[in-house]
Amino acid sequence: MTGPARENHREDVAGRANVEDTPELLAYYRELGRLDAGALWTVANKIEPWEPQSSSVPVLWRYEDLRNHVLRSVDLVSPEKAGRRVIYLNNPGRRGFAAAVGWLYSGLQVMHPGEVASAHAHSASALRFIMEGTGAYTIVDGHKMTLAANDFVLTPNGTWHEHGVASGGTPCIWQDGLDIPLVNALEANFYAVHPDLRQRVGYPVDDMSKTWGNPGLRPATGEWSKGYSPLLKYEWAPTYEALLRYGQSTDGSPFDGVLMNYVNPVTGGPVMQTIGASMQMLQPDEHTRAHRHTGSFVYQVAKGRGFSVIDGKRFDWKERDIFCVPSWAWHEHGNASSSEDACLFAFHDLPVMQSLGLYREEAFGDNSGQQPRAV
Ligand code: 1HN
Repeated sequence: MTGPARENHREDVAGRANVEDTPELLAYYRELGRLDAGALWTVANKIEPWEPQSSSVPVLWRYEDLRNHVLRSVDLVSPEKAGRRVIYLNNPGRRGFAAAVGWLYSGLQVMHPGEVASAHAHSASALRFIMEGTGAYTIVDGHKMTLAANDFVLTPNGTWHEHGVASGGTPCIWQDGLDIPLVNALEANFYAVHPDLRQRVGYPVDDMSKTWGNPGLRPATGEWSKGYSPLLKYEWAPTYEALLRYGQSTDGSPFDGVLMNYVNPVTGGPVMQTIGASMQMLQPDEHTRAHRHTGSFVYQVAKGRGFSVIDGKRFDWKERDIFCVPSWAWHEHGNASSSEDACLFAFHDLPVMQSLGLYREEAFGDNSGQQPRAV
């Protein structure tokens, strides 16, 4: 940043707190502390930053580094004992919150054929993005969904949900994304175990996809007024097909390439009230312009290989890697292949930012790109 905005970062600027410690003031602060109170001017500059100051750092979690550790957990704990057998991603700046970035959680869950993880419900909203394996399923409020690689499934706020892998399947690993750090920060989380531990499947398998997943068509008599999408599962094949089709009619956003949001088909809005999700395609050799915005993002590489420059640091990624972009961090993405497209799945807290009037966005200069530092 240059010019007047940078000047504003001086803490002795008029109107900002600038009180020097004296023995009398220090004694005064101690007296206030004993009363569980404090002088605002001692903390004002910290709690009123000029612009968002994320404590999260950009991180790339390479699947090849994590996969064996995730698989090892199968021999070490059962889903019955662990509740959920998950290895969570711990942002170095957010230790203590179990957050991958900002107020978002991410983890890798593994299940073997024949295993089940019992039904529970919580106020946190959750999603899963399937990484590998066959035979996985999730049941949400009695709706059973079969899952395959790169499928995206919702387990919204307050719904009973359980998972399993059919006995004829293979070991499955998926990414779980939740807003649990946010809901805990808001001190609003409730959690319940299903009284029978398992749900009854109450509908034909994949009924919500068959009812709500037909492009441009809505059931004539279908009613839906819940705060989340009735299309609980978004399959990879139609998602990729949509990106290819859209990519034939546009160059896409200069910042994001061909980007499509997963939406609630009833409202056109985000899939859940607190978490949004998207899939974007970078054309061969595409390198996007840098921008930044409020909101935290967790990306998973669904296809291809490339790199992202996040606050000046370059991260080279490939299929199934996960990386995060903290709120207000500059970021740009590049496809490393000159023949294949690359696809990035992302989930984020933009619905929270937007509904609270906190969304801001800025393009990077005239933009020749950030200058990456060596990692
Ligand atoms: C949860 O419910 C699941 O349902 C996975 O599979 C991870 C992490 C924190 C809190 C709840 C699941 C979770 C979770």
